[in-house]
Amino acid sequence: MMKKNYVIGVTMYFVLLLVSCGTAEKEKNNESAKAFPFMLPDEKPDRELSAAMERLYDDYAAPKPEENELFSQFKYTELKGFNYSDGDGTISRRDPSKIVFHNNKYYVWYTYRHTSTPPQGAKKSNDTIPSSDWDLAEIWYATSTDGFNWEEQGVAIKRPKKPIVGWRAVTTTDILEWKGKYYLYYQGFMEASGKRGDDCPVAVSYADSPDGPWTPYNKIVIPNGEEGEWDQYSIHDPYPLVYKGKIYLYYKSDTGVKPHWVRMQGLATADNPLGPFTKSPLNPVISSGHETSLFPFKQGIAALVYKDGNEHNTIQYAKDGVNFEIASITELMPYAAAPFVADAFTDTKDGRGITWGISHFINLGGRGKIHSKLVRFDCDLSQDIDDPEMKQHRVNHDTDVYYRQGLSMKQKARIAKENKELTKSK
Ligand code: AAL
Repeated sequence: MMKKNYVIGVTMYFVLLLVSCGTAEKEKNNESAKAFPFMLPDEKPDRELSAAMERLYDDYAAPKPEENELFSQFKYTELKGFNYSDGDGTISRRDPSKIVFHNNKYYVWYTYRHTSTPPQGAKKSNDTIPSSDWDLAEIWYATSTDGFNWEEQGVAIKRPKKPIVGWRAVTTTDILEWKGKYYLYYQGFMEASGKRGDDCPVAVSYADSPDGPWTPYNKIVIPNGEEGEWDQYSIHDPYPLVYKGKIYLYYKSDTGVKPHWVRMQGLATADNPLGPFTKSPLNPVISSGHETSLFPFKQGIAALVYKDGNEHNTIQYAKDGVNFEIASITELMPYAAAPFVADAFTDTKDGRGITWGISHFINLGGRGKIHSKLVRFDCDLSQDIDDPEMKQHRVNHDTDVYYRQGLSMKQKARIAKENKELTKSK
């Protein structure tokens, strides 16, 4: 009797299970049979979805940009306090470092070129004539109490004597704070940029205070790759963060052939700021972008990836600091964005994100006056603010912005030829 009841019980249970599965499947099919709902569900609906809708719920922090913490627009403010010699091309400031807050002041370091002439190209360059906007440059710094009005303090890193790394130019620096000391990493040129390419390794100087004095290590700390490797010629835009108890230094390299350089970003880690640095076996870790811009976010690392590559104009995120996925797509991104990252060196397990920084505008002044200027950008890529103005879906450009992107003579000729052929063929 007992056994009979037990068999009936078990059979009933499985019949019910099948029915409920059937019902759930039926409901899902009914759900799928119905059109997608008018109001976009916050959570991924249990229905068959297209690849785009799967991606919307699987790849982004939220299905709507305005709720996506790693989506933002960018706003720009001209800086006060810098003299550019009336834009004649003899003074240029570019490639700023991350901002550091110390003694109630913000600090920024940058590439500073003050030459008798604007850049003249590699062929015409010599000991006083620069080949490029960053050739014959030094690293200078400025301070500010509000991030808008800046006071230039002067040189931080001078060009060392030949043949020490950086004798031709020291550029494109970034700051690390580690165990109470400060380190400035920078590109150390040993030939005029543009001879073969923009070739240089990375060097470093250290100090007990952001005001220096800075002691050059006078050795290469991030060497170029072996022959045939992706980073064999250039280690650019060194960008250190403290993550998982180590120094995570991201960098860019130019690969491929002119004029279609391929820019990608790599990672090198170390337990000591003076090295040795170990390059990630997975390099490159970001397939697009140009100058490096990254910050701790939640348990991972986020990256601003702008011009160059299929994934330009994206904000990316790697939970492990290595494997980056697209977190949002945006526009009018700051070039060479150097954010104020309050937790850049605290080895945080919960990165708070960023709201502002310094970037640059390049190729200003036109022919014979080429120079760059520093500019402030603001955004909302932070867990601690919620600024809906930064979460607008698009930037409304005036028509002249579009018309300035006009057709070239060659393009107009092609179109005229096509029209003529079309007319003939009718
Ligand atoms: C910048 C940076 C590096 C390059 C050059 C100056 O955009 O990537 O610094 O060397 O251009």
